[in-house]
Amino acid sequence: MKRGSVGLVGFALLTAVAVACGGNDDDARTTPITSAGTGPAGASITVNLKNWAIEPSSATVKAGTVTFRATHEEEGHGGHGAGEAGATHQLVVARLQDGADVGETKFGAPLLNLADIKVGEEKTGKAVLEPGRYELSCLVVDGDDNVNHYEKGMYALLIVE
Ligand SMILES: [Cu+2]
Repeated sequence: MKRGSVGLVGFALLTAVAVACGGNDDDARTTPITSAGTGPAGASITVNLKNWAIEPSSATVKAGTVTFRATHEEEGHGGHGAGEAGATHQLVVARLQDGADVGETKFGAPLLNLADIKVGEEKTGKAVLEPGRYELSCLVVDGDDNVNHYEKGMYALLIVE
């Protein structure tokens, strides 16, 4: 029985490591690391998150590995402080269900989720996208004011060709 218990300890350790790695909700970090400078360069797109819209730098993008750079630019009137509605945004990339349109919350599991982007900050992540229709969205709901960013209009269509 000694072998069995050693095996169990090993399994428990592996599980603990897996849980520790999985505890980070930043999906981008689970992307396998590839050596820079090799292979074909994937498409990249900048997506500005603002109150209350999502503005991709392009409405279409080539299929393959797509790099998303999510920005949250300061607004002309001085922006908004921490704790105010719209102080933090998120970029979720998900494939639209067949026949669905943006703004209907009819999208699949997130393929990329860049969360907690404050004014003046930006975050970058990659997703491998097949040709199709995708929805970019911010699903933040500000608790104090009960402001639902998606309902405010924070969604946009992205066509992958
Ligand atoms: Cu938002």
